[in-house]
Amino acid sequence: MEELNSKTISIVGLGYVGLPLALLADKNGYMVIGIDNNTEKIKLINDRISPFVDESVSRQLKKASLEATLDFSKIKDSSIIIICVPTPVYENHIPNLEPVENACKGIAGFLQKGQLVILESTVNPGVSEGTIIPILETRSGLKCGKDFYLAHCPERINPGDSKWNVENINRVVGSFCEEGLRRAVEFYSSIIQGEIKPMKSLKEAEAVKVVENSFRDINIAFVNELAMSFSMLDIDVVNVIEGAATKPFSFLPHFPGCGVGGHCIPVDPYYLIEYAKQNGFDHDFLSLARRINRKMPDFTARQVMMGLNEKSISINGAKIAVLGLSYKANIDDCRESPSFDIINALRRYNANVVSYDPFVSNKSTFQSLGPAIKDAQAVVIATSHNVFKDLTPEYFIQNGVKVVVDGRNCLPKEKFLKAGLVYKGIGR
Ligand code: SAJ
Repeated sequence: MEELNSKTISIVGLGYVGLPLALLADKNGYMVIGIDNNTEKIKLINDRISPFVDESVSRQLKKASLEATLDFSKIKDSSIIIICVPTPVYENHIPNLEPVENACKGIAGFLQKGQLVILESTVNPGVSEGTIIPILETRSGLKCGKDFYLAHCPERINPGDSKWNVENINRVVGSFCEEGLRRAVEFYSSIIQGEIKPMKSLKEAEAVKVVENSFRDINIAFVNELAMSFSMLDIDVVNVIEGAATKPFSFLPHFPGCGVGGHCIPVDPYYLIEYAKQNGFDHDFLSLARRINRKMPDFTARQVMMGLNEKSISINGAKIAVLGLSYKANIDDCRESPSFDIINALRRYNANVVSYDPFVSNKSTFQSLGPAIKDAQAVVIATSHNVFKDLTPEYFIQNGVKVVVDGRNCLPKEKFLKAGLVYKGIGR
C-alpha cells in the first residue's frame, strides 16, 4: 500500500487533548492540519491565541505553523488522522458517542488508501471495532486492515499538571492489524519521550483507559466514604490518610473532597459499566463508587447548614458564596464540576447562593471576590485555586463571614478555628 506524505497529519478536535498533541507534532516537524467544528476556536487558533487557559499551549501556539479549519477535505494528504473529540455521557450516564461518530463520518468522506486513523478519545472496549470501523468502511468503501488502518491510543492529558504532559506521558497503543500497530507506535515514538506500549488488540487499549480512570474513581470514593464516616467520629481523615501514606508500599493516597469532576474520572467508569451491562455483567463496585462520589456535593451543602446552625443562622435566605467553579485547581474547565451540584443543593435549602471563580467569567457568576463574599454568612471553597488557599480567617471575618466549608481541605483548619470562625472540612 502506497505511503502518503508521512510528515503530514490531521487532528480532529482541537481541545485539551487535540491541541497539545497538534503542537507537539508541529514541534517535531510534522505538517499539522487541525479540524474542529467550532469556528470561534478555529479563528483563535489561527490567530495564535489559545482557546483555553494553558500557559504552555499559549506559548507553543505562537511558534507553530499549525493550520485550523472546518474542512474535512483537508485530510486527503495526511498519512495519519487522529480523532481527539470529547466522549461525554448523557444525563442518564449512558455514553454519548455522537462527537466520535460525527468525526468518523467527516473523515470517511475523504479517507484515502494507505491512511492510518487513530482514535485518542476515551471509549469503552468494543467501540473501535463495533462503531468506528463500520462507519469508516461503509462511508468510504475502503476496508480496514487492507485499504486503511485503525489504531487506538487513549489520551492521557492531565490539565494543569506542570510535570506530566503530552510529550512525556507513557502511552499504550492497540490496532486492528500488525501494520496499523507498527505505524501507530512509530508515530508516537517519533514525538513522545515516554514508553509506547503496544497492546494485543484494540479492545485491550480501550480497556486500559477506562480501567486506569475507574481505579482513580474508586480510590476517591474510598476516601470520600471515610470522610463522611470520620466526620461523625471526630477523626481528621486527612491526617489519617497522610499517616497511612507513610507506609512506603501498597498504599496510594487519595484525598476526599466536595465531589469528583472533569471529563475523565466521573465519566469513564460509566463507559465500562454500560458496556459490561450490555454483555450481562453488573459492575456493582464501580457503580457504588460513582454513587458515593455523587453524594459529596449534598454532603458539602449539609456541612454548610450544620455550620450555620452552630451560629443559630438559618440557611433559608442566608447568603452563601461558592468559591470555585472549575473541577480542579488553577484551570478554567468546568465540565462535570461538582460546584454546580453544590450550588443547586444549597438553593434547595432556599439559600441565596452566589459564586466566583478567577478562571471563569460568565453572567451567572461574580467577576471579583470582594463583592461575592461581602456579607455572606457562609463560604464554600469548592476548588482549591491557589488564590483561595492564601485567604486568611481575618479576610473572611472582616467581610461578615461566619462559616467556612472547605470543600477541598485546602485551608489551615486550626488557624480558622482559632480565629473564631466555624470551619468545616470534608472529613475534618
Ligand atoms: N479528586 C478528588 N480526590 C483526589 C483526586 C481527585 O476528589 O484524590 C477530584 C478532583 O478534585 C477533580 C476530580 O477528582 O474534581 C478529577 O481530578 P483528577 O486529578 O483525576 O483530574 P483529571 O480529571 O484531569 O484526571 C486526569 C486523568 N488523566 C487522564 O484521563 C488522561 C486521570 O487519569 C489522572 O489520574 C489525573 O488526571 C491525575 O492523576 O491528575
